[in-house]
Amino acid sequence: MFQPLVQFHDLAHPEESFEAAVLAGLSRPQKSIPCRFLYDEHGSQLFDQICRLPEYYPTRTELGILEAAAPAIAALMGPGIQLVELGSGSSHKIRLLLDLLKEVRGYVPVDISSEHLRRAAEAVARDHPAIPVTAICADYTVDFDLPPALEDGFTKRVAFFPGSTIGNLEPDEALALLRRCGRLVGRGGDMLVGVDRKKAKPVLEAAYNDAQGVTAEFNLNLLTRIDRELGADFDLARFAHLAFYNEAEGRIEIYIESRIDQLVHVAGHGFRLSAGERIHTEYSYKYGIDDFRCLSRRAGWAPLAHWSDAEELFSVHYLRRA
Ligand code: AVI
Repeated sequence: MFQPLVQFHDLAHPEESFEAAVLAGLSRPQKSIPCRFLYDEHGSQLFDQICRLPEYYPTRTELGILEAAAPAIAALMGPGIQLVELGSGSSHKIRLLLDLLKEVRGYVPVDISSEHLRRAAEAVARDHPAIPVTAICADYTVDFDLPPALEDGFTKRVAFFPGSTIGNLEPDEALALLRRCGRLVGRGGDMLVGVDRKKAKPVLEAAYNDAQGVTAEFNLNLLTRIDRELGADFDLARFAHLAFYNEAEGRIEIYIESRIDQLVHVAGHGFRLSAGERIHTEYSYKYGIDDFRCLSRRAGWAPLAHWSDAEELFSVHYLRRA
């Protein structure tokens, strides 16, 4: 009988609608659209391109850290674990760990971009036929339960949250997510999380304003998505990508800026934008090592170890449920 390579569970709520979020976001005094909507199929592909850009140091730096620390990480994790990866995207980084860990009893990638998730999960399953792979299409920024079939058969559950995606949450949301991860892994569970560090403004700003314009395309693709899915009339030529580091807040701020005074229509509703008005699309918070250890303690974790690179660009933290 045909056995699918990957068990697939769709726990996403499309009715938690894109349309409602966009209409509400454009009606606020500070126009704003949640960054999770940047990741449609094309947005996910563009994000993969961003990860390969010379200016975008987080991906390659985190991979280097994981490579160097992999034996220590494997020792902390121990044998027989189930790995739950939040925001798994293309599942590149997990491969490093899967190659090294002994007897992984399950890999559970969780992502909101369903086709991207399915392809990435199948590729992992093909390369690691001994590891059961269960892909979960869900928004991990809100509460979700893993299917009951995934509750048994492992020594420990470990949440893996690489890429500094935690930085895309406001600090109180990051705290809530860390707490939720604690509940997800349960007693004795662990978490491995990648966190971008505070650093010089020019390095940070170059990473979000690359010379090839891929980050700009990624950001503006949100308007293309709104045009296509919600019957809107955004004209991309009338908007610009804007990203800068707000040192006081310790975050990169990303906006779509209107080049002119204009009226746009979304799902039959009109919205006025004046020249220079901004639609907020993303924050990317940066954390000092101690800031992040402190945040994780507040969320009920014991920080056991952390690793960084020689240039102190990025950090990887190993947490155990306190
Ligand atoms: C996914 N996340 C960690 C990226 C970041 O660096 O905050 C998203 C991103 N946006 C523009 N470039 C990268």
